[in-house]
Amino acid sequence: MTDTVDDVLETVAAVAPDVRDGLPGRRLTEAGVENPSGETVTAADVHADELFFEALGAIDGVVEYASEEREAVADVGDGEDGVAIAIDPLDGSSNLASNNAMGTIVGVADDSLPAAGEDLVAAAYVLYGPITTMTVAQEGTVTTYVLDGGETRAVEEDVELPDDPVVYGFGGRVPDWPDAFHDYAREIETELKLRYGGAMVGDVNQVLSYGGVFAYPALESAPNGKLRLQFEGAPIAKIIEAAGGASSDGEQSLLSVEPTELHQRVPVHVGNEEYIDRLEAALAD
Ligand code: AFP
Repeated sequence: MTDTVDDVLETVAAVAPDVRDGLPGRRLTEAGVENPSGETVTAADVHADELFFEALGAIDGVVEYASEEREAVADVGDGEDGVAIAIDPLDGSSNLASNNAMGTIVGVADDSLPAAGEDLVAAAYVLYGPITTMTVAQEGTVTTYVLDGGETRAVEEDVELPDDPVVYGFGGRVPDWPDAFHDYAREIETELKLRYGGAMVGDVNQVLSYGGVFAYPALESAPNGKLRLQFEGAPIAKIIEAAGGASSDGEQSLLSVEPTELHQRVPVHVGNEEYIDRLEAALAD
């Protein structure tokens, strides 16, 4: 299976530059459809999903492909056992119009989808920032690569969250935060610097780089928050926990959340363990 996982990660690295190259021509183009979560889909979302589906679905040993943009899981296997791919092909695509960071998030599961985070054998995110980087959690360790000119170059190994947290980023609107989260946020903002860019990958990468906490919490208007367990919460939690951090849906690790449906939403909190512990204590009061 390791060979297949390596093939998947190498393929994600190979496709990412094509996703990035396709962005300028699709800057303001909507696809005219909504995704299964009811969100407007951009032409860039569709393009990224098509590129990844074609490349990842062709790998021997990949038997299922599911994405944030597709209603159902696609069976891409040949009847053999294998791994399942859950992908957000272009995370933060609403940042394209404003030319801000976006990403791709990938979970590789050794179980049929929807899978629990504990069944992820690898997870990765690509960050389309000033530099295209790819951060991978595999076999309990995190490695960051620079993707440049067709080359994948490891630039940091055994990545760990810094011990002295610096930044926080919380999604949703302040009036929509439940009181317990609101009070927690008011404490955190006296301790850390606000860094929120509207694409989970960019905001989580700030936390991984500087230490701190990212959350898209449960909202009064959306008790399960906004982010999807399969395509955002679980793979990101896999990476942050492998980097020595913690994750929570408010009560438990995101890796322990029971998958009930492919596009289920979940409150997401990830970062340094002390901040996740305080979050869970605040919500338990
Ligand atoms: P889009 O893909 O629609 O831009 O949403 C991005 C996202 O799913 C995630 O990447 C962000 O953390 C979050 O939504 C931002 O949501 P808000 O726009 O409500 O801040």
